[in-house]
Amino acid sequence: MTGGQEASPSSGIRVEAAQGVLPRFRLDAVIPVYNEEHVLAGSVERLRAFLAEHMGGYRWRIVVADNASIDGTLAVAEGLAAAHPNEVALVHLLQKGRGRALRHAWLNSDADILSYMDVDLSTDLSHYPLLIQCIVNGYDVATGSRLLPESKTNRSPKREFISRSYNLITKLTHFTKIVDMQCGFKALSRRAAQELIPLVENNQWFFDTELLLLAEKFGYRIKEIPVQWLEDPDTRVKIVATVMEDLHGLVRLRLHPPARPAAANLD
Ligand SMILES: Nc1nc2c(ncn2[C@@H]2O[C@H](COP(=O)(O)OP(=O)(O)O)[C@@H](O)[C@H]2O)c(=O)[nH]1
Ligand SMILES: [Mg+2]
Repeated sequence: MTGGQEASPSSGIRVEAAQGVLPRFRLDAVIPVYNEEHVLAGSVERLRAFLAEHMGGYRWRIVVADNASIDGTLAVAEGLAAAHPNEVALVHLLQKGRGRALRHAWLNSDADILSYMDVDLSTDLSHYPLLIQCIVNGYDVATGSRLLPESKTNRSPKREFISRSYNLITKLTHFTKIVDMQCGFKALSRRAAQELIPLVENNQWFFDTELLLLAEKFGYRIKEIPVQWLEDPDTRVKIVATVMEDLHGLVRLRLHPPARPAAANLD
């Protein structure tokens, strides 16, 4: 949004409009991190510069969400938050899990729009304004996609194969229209977060898939946007364990889907 534009009421976004002041949405950009002491400061600085240049129409904030890092990540994050108290905040949890970090950061935020990106900034930041604009325009959830025809994805054949296979299995088992579940680049409205996240059971890597599948199943408006993706080979993913977790999650959701959120009103 650039000032003055009202969101579709259906987005559920609250707009603060003081007299004579254009409304500005509050926006949280969460960076989940686990043992990322070497890249965290550089990525936060890049993101700060980007948000300052391109997202001036929002009251934005970067939230570093660390769980259980055993290197100097927490100290780096504390230093960043101290250096930029109005722009960088820190969430620290004692138990591991990317989903847990996102759940906590998003549910404890008072922002109108919640988003996240991986610390390696593998998804080109140039897509961020559109990701957020989708929510302003009335989508409940927006997600980056590395598997749309217009996407530009640069990653190893192994990760490409695993990703395509996983998304195919997801399609075959859940009849989803979403083509890429796992891109670490997502945004959602505060209302969608408050309604959907309590229904998401997984706290690790399957969290993203579960959130998207539930959003789709319950009729939330979802926008998948093609992105440019450059793989960072430094990964926290343990492939076999994560594949097993994902397959288990797909079966669980198929056999025991949660009930539609009582609060959902998606007319
Ligand atoms: N908070 C938190 N973040 C995590 C955890 N595991 C991974 N991450 C973060 O999740 C993001 C994606 O991880 P990455 O290893 O790049 O995944 P890949 O790109 O799929 O190989 C990075 O920002 C990681 O630091 C975790 O247990 N807790
Ligand atoms: Mg990565």
